[in-house]
Amino acid sequence: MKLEAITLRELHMPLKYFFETSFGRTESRRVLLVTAHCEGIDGWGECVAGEGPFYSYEWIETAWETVRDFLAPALLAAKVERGKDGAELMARVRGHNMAKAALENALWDAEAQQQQQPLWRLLGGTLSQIACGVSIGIQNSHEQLLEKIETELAAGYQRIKVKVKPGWDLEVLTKIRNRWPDIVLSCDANSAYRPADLDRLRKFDDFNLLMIEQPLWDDDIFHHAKLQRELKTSICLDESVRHVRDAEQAIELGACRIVNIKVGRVGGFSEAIGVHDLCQQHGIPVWCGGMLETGIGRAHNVALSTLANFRLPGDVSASKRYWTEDIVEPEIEVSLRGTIARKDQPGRGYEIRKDLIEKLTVRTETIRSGAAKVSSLG
Ligand code: OSB
Ligand code: MG
Repeated sequence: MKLEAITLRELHMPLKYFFETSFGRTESRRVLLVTAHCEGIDGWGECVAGEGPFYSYEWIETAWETVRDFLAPALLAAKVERGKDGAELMARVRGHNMAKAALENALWDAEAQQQQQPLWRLLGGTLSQIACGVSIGIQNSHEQLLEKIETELAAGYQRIKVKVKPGWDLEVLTKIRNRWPDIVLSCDANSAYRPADLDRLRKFDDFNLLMIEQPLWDDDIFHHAKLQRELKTSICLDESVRHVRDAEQAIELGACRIVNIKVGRVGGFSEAIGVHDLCQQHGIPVWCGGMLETGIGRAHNVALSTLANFRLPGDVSASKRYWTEDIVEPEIEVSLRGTIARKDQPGRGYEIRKDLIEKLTVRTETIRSGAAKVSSLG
């Protein structure tokens, strides 16, 4: 298997419901897909960069240009053959992990097809099904949030995570716990608090939360370690774990007891496996985060979540929660027990709906070896 060309593609896909976090509201996604063309096999990857630089500094425009001008040419010049070789070839580019992950994962996706192996097995997975939770954004009213939780519990999800920020936190959690004293509940602040909010954060201990995710700055480990010493509730880090060394630092400093792994945030499957393994060695459970993915990124998240230390329910949920029509067939479906069964056929196990992708595409560009760039807009 040799990489011959890479296609970038932008799709516009409205979300069924808006998704709001402490850093803003998303109504519609600009989705960046990459295709790795490898001697008749197409591997697909999804770049999880957002519409603006709010979750991290990356966004769809930086990802597109970084892939086009630096990452894709580096892979094409090397005639890369395996997913796991991608990271090293792209290491000259600093950061831009979501751009890198889209490419590396497309290579793994191609490799799994070529090897006639399920992607989960290629990644080293063992679990036959994965445990699913949902992440529920900030709503227009408390009532609306409670209704959403009710719907997701009825659908069988094993864990409810709600987004919090100052003013949408203690009262909301009180109402949830009054209604459902025993559900597995967690919250995600996306960096909405500061150490000066300690008194407020201490009150989170009253709600028997599975965790509080990323309460402080997106790039911080040190102050999370200080905060964890003050809280009964386990801290889970998301934004501030960008690679294995961050995880190492966080664990050694005691900055968290749980780690959220997002394959885009850490730069691809290889690094995600590295973070997984490190956490496993230290007895730190991990779970798979979500970034409002289409079926392609979602299928990859399912495959990754079969690794043994994904012991807590992730944010990987059914396609129909996000999209009227997903771009894979079948769509990602969740059982009434809140699980997704792994797919045992070769590759990612979900077919690409090329016609639908074509219909949703607003721009595409193909990069070939030898810098002969073919581009088109439309
Ligand atoms: O912090 O986990 C997060 C979505 C966009 C950006 C950041 C986050 C999220 C989610 C959504 O929580 C998870 C999902 O349902 O895909
Ligand atoms: Mg998060």
